[in-house]
Amino acid sequence: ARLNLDPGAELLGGFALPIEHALLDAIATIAAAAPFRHLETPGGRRMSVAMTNAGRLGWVSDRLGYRYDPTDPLTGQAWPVMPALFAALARNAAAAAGYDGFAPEACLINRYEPGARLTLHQDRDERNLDQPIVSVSLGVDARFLWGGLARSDRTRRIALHHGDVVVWGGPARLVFHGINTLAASTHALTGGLRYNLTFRQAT
Ligand code: MD5
Ligand code: FE
Repeated sequence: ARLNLDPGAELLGGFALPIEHALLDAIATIAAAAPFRHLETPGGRRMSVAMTNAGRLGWVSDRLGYRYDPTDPLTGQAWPVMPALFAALARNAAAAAGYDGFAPEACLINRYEPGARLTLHQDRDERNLDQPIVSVSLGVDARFLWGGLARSDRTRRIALHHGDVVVWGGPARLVFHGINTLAASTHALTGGLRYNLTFRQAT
């Protein structure tokens, strides 16, 4: 089901379910080459969400700031190639929401354990803000926090379930958002974990 959350934000409920196993297998393959790690924020805090990347560019954070980097700082190697399955899912989801020709360069993979959260932030490290961001939720349900264009704007809570895909573009692209502390819970395919894939055209 396609649901318009707000101008520019389309929730494609269960869009990734037909390929759930293939997506989780691909995440395991990527993590074997580029392990999940807890990045440090520029302010020196350890992020509770563990991250890795696939694609030509990966999102990284350290004491110097946030950026997209072609090299994994942990291994010194290029990030694993973005699986064709990932690129096709992102492209098809973007098209279903009205964005033709989406060709992501970066897939950030976030892994949430119970207690992990993502505090309210904007995604503005990408040069091309005309392109949407496609996000795919897998595993344990999350409560997404969705605010406005100012940090102080009121936030709404939206449930994101296993297999849901959201396309964030246009006026939603720079909205403040976050993920509430993940509850202790179990999903048949991921145990206590939640994964989120975010596909971006960074340059
Ligand atoms: C997550 N990840 O569930 C979320 C899903 C991140 C991040 O926020 O930066 O890794 S992506 C949600 C998103 C992206 C771009 C815009 C908006 C939401 N939005 O307009 O609300 O791990
Ligand atoms: Fe974000």
